[in-house]
Amino acid sequence: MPTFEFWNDADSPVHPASAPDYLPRPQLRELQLHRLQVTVARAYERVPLFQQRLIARGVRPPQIRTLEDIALLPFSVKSDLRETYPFGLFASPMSDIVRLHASSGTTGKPIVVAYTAHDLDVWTSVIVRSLAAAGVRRGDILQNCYGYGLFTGGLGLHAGAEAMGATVIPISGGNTDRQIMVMKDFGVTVVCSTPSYFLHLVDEARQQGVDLHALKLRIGVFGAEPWTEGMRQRIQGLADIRAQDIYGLSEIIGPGVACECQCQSGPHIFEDHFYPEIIDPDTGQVLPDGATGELVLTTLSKEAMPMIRYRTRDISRLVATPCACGRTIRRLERITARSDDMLIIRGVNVYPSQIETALLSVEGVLPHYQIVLTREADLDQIEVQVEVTSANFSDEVKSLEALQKRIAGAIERITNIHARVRLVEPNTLKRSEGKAKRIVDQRKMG
Ligand code: DLL
Repeated sequence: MPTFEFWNDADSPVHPASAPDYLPRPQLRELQLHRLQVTVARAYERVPLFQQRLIARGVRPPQIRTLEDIALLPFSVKSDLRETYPFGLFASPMSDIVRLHASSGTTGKPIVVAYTAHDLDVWTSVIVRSLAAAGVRRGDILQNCYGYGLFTGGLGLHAGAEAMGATVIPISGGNTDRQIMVMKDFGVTVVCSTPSYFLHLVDEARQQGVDLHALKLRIGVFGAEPWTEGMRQRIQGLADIRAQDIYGLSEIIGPGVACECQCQSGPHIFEDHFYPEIIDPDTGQVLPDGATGELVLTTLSKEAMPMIRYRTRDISRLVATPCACGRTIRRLERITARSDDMLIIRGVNVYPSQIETALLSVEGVLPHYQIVLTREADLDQIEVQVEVTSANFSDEVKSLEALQKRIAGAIERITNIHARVRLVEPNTLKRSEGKAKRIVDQRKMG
């Protein structure tokens, strides 16, 4: 993977690695079809599970003649990775596999993902394209707080950030005091982290008397967990930065499946490597651009572990209208929900992101919250615990009650459910160093 040392010097608005972002659509589709055919043939020849499924459907790789023929292929799901644990979906011999990552998930065995040297090159290139779109430049000093190790976030971003010519600080997550010291003393201009961990850093900086507005920080590259537009606005105001959304998942490559450009209007998918579809999660039917449903992704160049029509469980829609940045690759609507995050409270479907949007619309509310589910007398109860400013918290009972009411009202307007609201002091809810845990479900605990 070359480094792009002349890019800033040439003063070009487009990074050389970003050229595929601007391909004319017919040319892009031709490339996608060719890569899809190669990927399907490879998976058929080398991955027994995929071959069995195709045979069971009476489909053979040569039947993929157009991109639309992808609908002939079966979906794959997370349990396919668990059931073939650890190496059952690999399409390359171990001698060609140079890296493994694993994602722990909430239950049982982790899922294991593999990369050949070529896969790592592709990963590097999509991270360069992600960071270039987000506005990162050679000469930026980039603090990478995503976890290094089996998680794909840290190492995944690392190589691309170096290749684009940024100075990378591989600090990983945790040790928040040191994070603030480094941010200040090293003149950090770009932070990469989960949005929730960045908010923790903001609080910590304030406690240490560090004024983030006075630092050189200018961009945050945030992802790995759902976050709302309201959260973006809060973060941008608190730290005087541009907060950019980066999306990805271990099964497909890690971070770098999609990333926002300067227009901040949803992450652009690197469609030359990842073919997106939106389906109706109940029927599996493919939906047109613009319709909301479950995102399904097919890798178009992965060697070690091709994924065909992988059901991400992430809810989004494909935006095909032109973006002001000129990229021709489509955008995703920002992912604020996963279908398996959906709560059913007394029969009403609620997503945590709706609660986040409601909370952040109320003045005096801090962006730290947790949703606790309990069952009382066979009825589901939902309690939203949320931090409020010290000034609000020390107010008299009457105004606290009024604030509580405003919050409950905002939640009810957006979700149609009546939630119990518990106001807590700043810094009382548990902070996470990686992905935030928004829901505590006590219903199954007896
Ligand atoms: O979280 C990869 C990643 C690392 C992405 C760093 C961005 C930055 P997993 O641990 O496999 O991989 O989790 C993937 O996280 O299916 C989404 O539900 C969620 N997710 C990732 N990025 C975003 C985002 C990494 N920008 C799962 N917005 C995905 C919303 C996101 N959800």
